[in-house]
Amino acid sequence: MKWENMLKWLLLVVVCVGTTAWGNKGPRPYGPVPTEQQVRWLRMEWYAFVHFGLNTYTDREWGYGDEDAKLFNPSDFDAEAIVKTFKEAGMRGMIYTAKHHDGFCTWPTKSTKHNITQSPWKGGKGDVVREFADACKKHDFAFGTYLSPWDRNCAEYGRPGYLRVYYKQIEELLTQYGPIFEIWFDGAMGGDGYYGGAREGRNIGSADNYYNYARVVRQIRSLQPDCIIWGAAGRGDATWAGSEKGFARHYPLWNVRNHQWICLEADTPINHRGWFWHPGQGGHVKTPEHLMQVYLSSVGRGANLILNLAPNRDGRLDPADVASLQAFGKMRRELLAQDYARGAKARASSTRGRKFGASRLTDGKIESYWCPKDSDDTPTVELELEKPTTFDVVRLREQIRLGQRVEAFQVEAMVNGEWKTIIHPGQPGEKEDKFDGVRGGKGHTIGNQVLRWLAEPVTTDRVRLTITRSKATPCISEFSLLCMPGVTQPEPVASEDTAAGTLPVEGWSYSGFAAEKAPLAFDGREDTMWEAGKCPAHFVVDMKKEHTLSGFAYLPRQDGSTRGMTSRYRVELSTDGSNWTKVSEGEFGNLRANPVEQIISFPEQKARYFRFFSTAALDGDGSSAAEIKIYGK
Ligand code: FUL
Repeated sequence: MKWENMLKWLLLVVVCVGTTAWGNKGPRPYGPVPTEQQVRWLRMEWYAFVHFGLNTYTDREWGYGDEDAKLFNPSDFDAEAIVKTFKEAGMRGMIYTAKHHDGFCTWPTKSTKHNITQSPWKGGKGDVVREFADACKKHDFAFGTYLSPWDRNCAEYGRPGYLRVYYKQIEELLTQYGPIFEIWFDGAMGGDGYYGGAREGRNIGSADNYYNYARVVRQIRSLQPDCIIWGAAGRGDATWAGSEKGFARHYPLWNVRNHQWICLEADTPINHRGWFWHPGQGGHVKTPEHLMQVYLSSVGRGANLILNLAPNRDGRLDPADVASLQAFGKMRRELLAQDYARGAKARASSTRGRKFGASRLTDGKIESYWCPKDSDDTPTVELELEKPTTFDVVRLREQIRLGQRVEAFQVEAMVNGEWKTIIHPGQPGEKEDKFDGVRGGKGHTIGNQVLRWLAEPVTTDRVRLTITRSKATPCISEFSLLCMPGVTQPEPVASEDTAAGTLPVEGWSYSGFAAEKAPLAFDGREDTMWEAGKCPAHFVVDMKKEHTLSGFAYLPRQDGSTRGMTSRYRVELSTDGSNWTKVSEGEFGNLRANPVEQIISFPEQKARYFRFFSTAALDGDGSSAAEIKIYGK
């Protein structure tokens, strides 16, 4: 090579190294970063949960484990129709309860006899998991599974013998049905159950030790390395966002736990009645507005949302649930349809170099990002829109591949020649809980994404973002301005509500334990309750005249405490106050995580007296009821 040429090469090398060092060098990751699988998963945003099994036929949330497999016999199950409904609503996948706590396996497993081959459906040749998995494959929809660790049917539950059964079930589900995008390990462990006829309580001590989740995680990683593991005593990739109401319990939301990146998932049923389908649930569906609140306080805080729709006894989704899902799906689509900041001119207080310029915020590309100089303490970026525009939702995303950094941000808009704060910066120690902050919330963490719905719409052509606190130099990939659409109310769906009306309580009198407080369970107020200092405990209602009764509803305390919530009940009726007939007895399952109204129907019976027993209760030896309704005519 001639020396001129050599010199040219040398120059080129110097220029290249120089640009990398001075202009284009990206920041180093900060703290734990998500795996590729977690990044992909977070971008799914939301998907369906499907609870369908023997509970569908027994009107229960938690089956005891002694249910007859013959009950499972949907006349019209159509996995493809269900998957299509989800997909059309904009969901990205679904997770099916292959086995719930009652232990009934809805696929032809070799691990236990208590499975679908014992059901009359398709002459014992049915496989619900297969039908869902195939329908998902056909429609390019992600498929996942829920396999309850707690098994109230298996005689060996609580002993080493059950583990062989359980690991076999994991193996079957992960090897026979194609890719599983997520597997759910529920934390519920209520204690008592059928257990092969023993009908007793079983204590497993630490779930992590008993199930040996370290082993379970290794098993899954070797069978399906791309599968997101939910739960598993904190050993998985994702965990519960802390309520079954569908909000991420706390905002600011950090994806960092024990020096690892952990994704959060908020779960909720679309129907107030619970996770499984219940007769007459049509009138209890959550409205599209409510679902938007759920979305903003889950996905909008940086978590994923799993929304449950339960097939009914025919195997079809409930029309009221579908109508609400569709209306919410439309709202969400419209919300995200137009980003008014797209292509806007952006000017930053500083940038790290050409590759990290402010224009990356509005290029609609999720991987590119704006990064200011390390020395810029409160970096700011100003967007100039082409013309004055009205918006009421702001969306921000961090480049999470480099870790989660931002602790607080502020957004201002130029209104009448002055900067007006439209999102106030979050202060240390402040947090949002439940659905607060859905409108007019502050700017705390960003993470995968944050959606903030302003207290009121703003019209402007200049918007300014300031990162007020950050653990490391911020790397922001998107800054979007959106508009919340109006609600198109779902078409009213005729509900096949079977329960007769709630009887009016005027003139009733009460006796039994803490009888003076019994009226508080009939006062129509959720914040007052019947509370007896012991369990078992009961009270008697004298309705003063005979009615034909057909059911009742129990609303557990709503004050955030679980103390004295009735977990097992008995109801007796009488016409004379001395001869009693038991009309219903059972369990209120899952109240700890989902303390919603429990509606119980029984065969019609004439009675003047109603006696409610709390025979077992959560946490301590009290009994309580926020509200009781008696149905009849
Ligand atoms: C809970 C369970 O106990 C419920 O029955 C339901 O499956 C819900 C998704 O998780 O922990």
